[in-house]
Amino acid sequence: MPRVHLINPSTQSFGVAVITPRWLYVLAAATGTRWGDPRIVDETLEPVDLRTIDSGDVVGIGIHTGNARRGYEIGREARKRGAWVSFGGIHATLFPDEAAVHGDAHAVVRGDGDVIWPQVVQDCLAGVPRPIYEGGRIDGDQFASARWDLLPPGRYMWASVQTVRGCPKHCSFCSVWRTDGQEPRQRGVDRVVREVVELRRLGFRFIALADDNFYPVTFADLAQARRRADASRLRELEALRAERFELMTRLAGLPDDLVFYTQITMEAAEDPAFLDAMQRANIRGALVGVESVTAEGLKDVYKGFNLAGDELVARLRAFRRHGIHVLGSFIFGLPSDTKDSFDATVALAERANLTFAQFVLLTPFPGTLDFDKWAADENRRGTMVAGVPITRHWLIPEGRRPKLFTAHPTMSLEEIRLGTQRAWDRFYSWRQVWVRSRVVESIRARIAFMLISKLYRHMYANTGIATDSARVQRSARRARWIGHACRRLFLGKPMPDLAVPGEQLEPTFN
Ligand code: B12
Ligand code: SF4
Repeated sequence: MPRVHLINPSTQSFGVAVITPRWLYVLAAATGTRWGDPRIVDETLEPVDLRTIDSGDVVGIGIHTGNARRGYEIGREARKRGAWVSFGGIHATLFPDEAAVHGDAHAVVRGDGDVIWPQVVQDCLAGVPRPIYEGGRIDGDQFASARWDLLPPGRYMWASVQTVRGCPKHCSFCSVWRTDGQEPRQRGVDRVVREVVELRRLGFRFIALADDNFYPVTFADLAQARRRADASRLRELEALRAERFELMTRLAGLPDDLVFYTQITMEAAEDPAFLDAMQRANIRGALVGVESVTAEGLKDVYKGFNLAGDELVARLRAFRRHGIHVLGSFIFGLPSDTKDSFDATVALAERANLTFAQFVLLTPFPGTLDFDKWAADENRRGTMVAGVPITRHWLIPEGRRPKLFTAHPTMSLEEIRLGTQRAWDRFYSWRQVWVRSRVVESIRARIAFMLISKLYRHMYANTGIATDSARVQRSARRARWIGHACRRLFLGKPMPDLAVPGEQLEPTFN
């Protein structure tokens, strides 16, 4: 019988991974069991063995921009072996034609795969796949729950559960609001809780909430609806907000060794009741997109709702006061950045008590406003790198791909790259990491904290910014080593009998 394969492409394999790629397990649930359990391959763990793909099998490949090139390579190989090849994910949604040309796709799914995927599999197996399937933006209640029973044991530190898709903001460097939409699509509380319980039964204590923005309704949104006397909009927003509180109340009733982490705008700091509810729900960490520490920088990225300077420090500290550790995300290479921005940013990150930080280079990701503007200019200029138009930078072989794409008014690209590397070095120096490790109490926990900080740095920084391939390889090796050493720290004792509060024990997928 033909099989369904789901493949998450990566050029680097670490043997263990930090977070489960959720789409693999969601699509596995959507596949159903008619064709047997799908075979799942996450190349961040180990490379796919193409010999497992037979003629007539269906291969689903999920791509974002960063792994699209590797995904296309797998697509071509799978097709050579006689398989039906389909692509999905944010990058395929934005460039369906590219997946057909470079990845030899028979079919491409745009948007959400949860509902449309079984149709694609069926059409492939009947020999009549359509080139494009519109998965669209499905309602929160239609999001499939993941097939966690298919997870390989002991390989991931964090599982991932989604509670909301879409974000009402419109940051210029981000594609989420354009692909997932600006209307938050919240998933029913019962289904989220059931999935969390299933994961805790399996021994997962750490769960990343793979949300675009966990605080989708702000005080300003509510005030605006009131000002406009828009009663139905106000009711809608209040219902969304109430549902967030309901979710957090339900999470608070689960075993208290669970630790959640989410992504949120710093506006949440305006609302102590929300932060208190997060704390009670054991949401102990949040990625906050700070982006820039100056008002000019925030204007560069259409993020006027963020604050700068001392007010910014106060907002970020509010999270910590409520027991929520912040992973601050900063962008370097903005037009208003100067040579002083790197040190000033690290200093602010330290002053604001951030537990983790990431410093990313401004990258024109497709689907964003920044990309549209930049690509229009570059298309006019006709810039090519390694025979590839720079406006398709993800198709350039990795070693030759530029690290930065936009000329800066006052700094050279190399100055920005080195400044960014310096920021990572400074924030993650052994001394600073030791000082920050005070957030946990025992020596064992402090050592774990230090290893995890270093792991984060090696996985996400050195392998991304460095141009020197020896340094990249060294980082990958260290990440692999630390990853293996750390993974046990994240596992809890399985609790197979844990009940879903208010429900009988039952399987949760679909
Ligand atoms: C959680 C998350 C993370 C987590 C976890 C990543 C992981 N291992 O899963 C962390 C924090 C580690 C992370 C890191 C990064 N991320 Co991220 N992340 C997300 C986020 C918020 C949710 C992803 C998720 O799990 N969604 C839930 C699943 C179910 O949805 P999904 O993946 O979209 O899949 C659905 C459909 O796309 C489709 N689908 C997907 N694959 C396939 C395949 C087939 C065959 C089919 C039919 C359908 C299909 O069906 C699925 C179900 O509906 C997204 C935002 C978003 N809205 O996508 C950003 C996002 C994917 N990340 C992004 C980026 C840029 C990054 C980083 C590069 C950031 C950085 N500078 O370091 C790194 C890269 C890490 C890496 N190498 O993969 C961008 C990607 C932009 C782009 N064009 O590629 C996004 C879109 C956010 C943004 N601001 O624009 N990320
Ligand atoms: S960067 Fe964050 S706040 Fe801005 S649009 Fe994207 S998801 Fe929303």
